[in-house]
Amino acid sequence: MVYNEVETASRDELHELQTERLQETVERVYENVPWYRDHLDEAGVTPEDIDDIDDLSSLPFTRKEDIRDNYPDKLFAVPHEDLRRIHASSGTTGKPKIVAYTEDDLGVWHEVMARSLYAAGVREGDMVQNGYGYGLFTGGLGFHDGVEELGACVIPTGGGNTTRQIDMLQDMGSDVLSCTPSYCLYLDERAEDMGIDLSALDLERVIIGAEPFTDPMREEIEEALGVTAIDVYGLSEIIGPGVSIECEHAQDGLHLWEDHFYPEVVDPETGEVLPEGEEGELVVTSLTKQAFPMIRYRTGDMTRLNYDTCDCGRTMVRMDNVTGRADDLLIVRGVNVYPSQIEEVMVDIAEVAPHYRIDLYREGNLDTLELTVEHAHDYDGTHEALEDDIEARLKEVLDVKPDEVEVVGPGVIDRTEVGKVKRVYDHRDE
Ligand code: DLL
Repeated sequence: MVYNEVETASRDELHELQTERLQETVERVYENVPWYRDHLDEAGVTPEDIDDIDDLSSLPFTRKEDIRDNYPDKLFAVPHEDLRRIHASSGTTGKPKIVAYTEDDLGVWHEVMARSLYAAGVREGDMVQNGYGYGLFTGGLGFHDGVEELGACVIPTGGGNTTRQIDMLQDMGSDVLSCTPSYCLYLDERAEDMGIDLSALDLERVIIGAEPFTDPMREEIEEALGVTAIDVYGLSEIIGPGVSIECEHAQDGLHLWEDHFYPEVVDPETGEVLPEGEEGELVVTSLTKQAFPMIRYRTGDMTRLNYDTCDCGRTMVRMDNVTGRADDLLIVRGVNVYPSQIEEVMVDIAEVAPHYRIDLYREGNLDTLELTVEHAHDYDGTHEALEDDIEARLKEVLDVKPDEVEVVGPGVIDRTEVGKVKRVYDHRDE
């Protein structure tokens, strides 16, 4: 059971469709975007050189800096009169990346979001409470439109307003909640303070994404809220949410909607395309976008691809849960540390709550790493004993010892009510 038959198309049919659409996309950018024309000319390729989707690897990459350098609209491939929507993704520094949609682009977005929700098990008649932020962020409106397109009912609570959010979950008997994983945990905490057990409500599933999370964090959410947690992935530069999602049936990788978005996985250092199954940086080419086409966009997100047909019957490629980005890697005293390694340990210790932050400092020429973590509500031992335990556990997985582990009481670490959680604070260049 799928929303759109294309989800079970044969690989040959897909190949043909992708080839045709890539040719159109390359022609579109070559004709309409001077930057792309120069970029392709420099690489010595023209639209006529594309005979097959496999020729994609001869095209140059597009990077985040290229979007920034062309701020705000120099990569748009249509005149302003043809635009119907603008969104933006805020980076940590500088100007946001502005992205644009024509009417057809919005139609594609609505459809891939409806497909995604269907794959996640959402059906007509369901109440979907949408806790992603509305506004320039793509999460709110992306989910909103998809729910309506599918024919379910959307409750547009948006981010924040947590008390009302909990009231709505309870009073409307929402079946589905869409929000970031960190916000799920925050909701649970606040509900507990209000004397409400979220796992006793009607809520059946949460659709979490927009920020990385580890498997243990997902289990924590599933247990606390008494739900199935489905991973949804996307990025503004490509369309927003709805690039890929897990199917409820197998929950074994995220189906990426290849009729609209073509994925490659490359070595983040060399840019070389890696064989199926190897982990590397996800690169995506949009195959149907009109207003803001992207050729070989370096997402920065680390994953791997699996082309086997899924148990759910969908033939579309599956990508692994993104637990980190190529630039997440923290080099501490010359040693590689991924925040996800620390998260896995934190979530695995029962006495610890899943709220932590990592601070990096530089003292002289030496990097220091400090970890602050909250203890669980019901922990009644000493902070010192727990700190020793955490240090010992971290030693098993990290090649560098944290300089300080500090256990604090519940609620001490700032929560993120709207937007994406920030767990790593690098003060080394301050
Ligand atoms: O976060 C779109 C979105 C909204 C996805 C709601 C899912 C749900 P941006 O703000 O442009 O767009 O941020 C995109 O967020 O490159 C990843 O690094 C990260 N990201 C998105 N989804 C996931 C996920 C939206 N499921 C950036 N797991 C991406 C891990 C994710 N990281």
